Amino acid sequence: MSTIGEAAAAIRALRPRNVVVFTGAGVSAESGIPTFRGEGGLWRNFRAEELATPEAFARDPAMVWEWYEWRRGLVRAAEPNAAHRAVAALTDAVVVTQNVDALHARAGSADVVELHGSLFRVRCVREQRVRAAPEPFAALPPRCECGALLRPDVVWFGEMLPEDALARASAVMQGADLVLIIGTSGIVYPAAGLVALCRGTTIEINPQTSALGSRCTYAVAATAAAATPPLVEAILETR
Ligand code: BJW
Repeated sequence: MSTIGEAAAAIRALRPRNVVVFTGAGVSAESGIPTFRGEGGLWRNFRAEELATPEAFARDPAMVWEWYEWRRGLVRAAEPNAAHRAVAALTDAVVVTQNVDALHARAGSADVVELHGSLFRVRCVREQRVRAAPEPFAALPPRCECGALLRPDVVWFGEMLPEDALARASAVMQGADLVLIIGTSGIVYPAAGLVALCRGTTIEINPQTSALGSRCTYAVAATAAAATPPLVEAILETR
């Protein structure tokens, strides 16, 4: 484990040019959005692995949609926190996120690669047409004009990640001299495997032990909102 001060000193010595920020649910925890595998991660006693699947949607689309409408409501009412805002101050960094909450974009990050889709887009299961859906639905499950079900435009277990997003994320990871890894358990693949592509310095911010921490150059045991601003400040000082 490293302190924030040790990681900041390493950043000042490195003077990184190509910075990637890789985030998971923990970066939004201090905005009041529950993580998947932490406290508050269960919904009506279901785990994400039981709800975020094509099988669950085929069995009970209304129930899966109730979960998504609940989460969409939480995110609509939430605000980006100090970690999202600090990341947005890195105007030339690429943000690769597993999150579907759009809080990085709302904080002002311009270059966000969404690996697992967005809560605020839907897709017709028949036509595959994707559209924005920022408002709550009047009835669940929502339907397309063609009569088929609409589903959230997110990536469920067993589904492929968007090819363009995965290709871009792989390329920027390979070219990064610094990757900040914030708030992910690092157990969901292929996203977790992206970190291994980085040949530069990796700094994890997570108050708990994750599957990635032991493979990072530095692992800082602190929350996203506490540790991200000083580490971003250290990067900006080198510009
Ligand atoms: C804080 C904090 C604070 C708290 N500050 N930090 C290789 C090995 C094993 C399995 C597989 C493999 N390759 C593929 C698989 C299967 C599967 C998988 O990975 N399963 C694992 C669970 C074992 N992967 C897939 O199915 C993927 N598709 C795929 O591989 O396609 C090819 C294929 C097809 C068919 C057959 C085989 C292969 C798709 C994965 C899709 C994941 N989707 C979800 C839902 C998205 C939509 C939605 O949101 O509804 O994505 S699941 C969920 O997990 C969500 C997240 O993005 C993802 C990762 O979770 P994350 O962000 O890490 O959150 P948590 O809760 O796990 O962790 C939070 C962390 O924050 C914790 O560490 C806390 O300590 C920390 N924290 N407070 C900082 N304040």
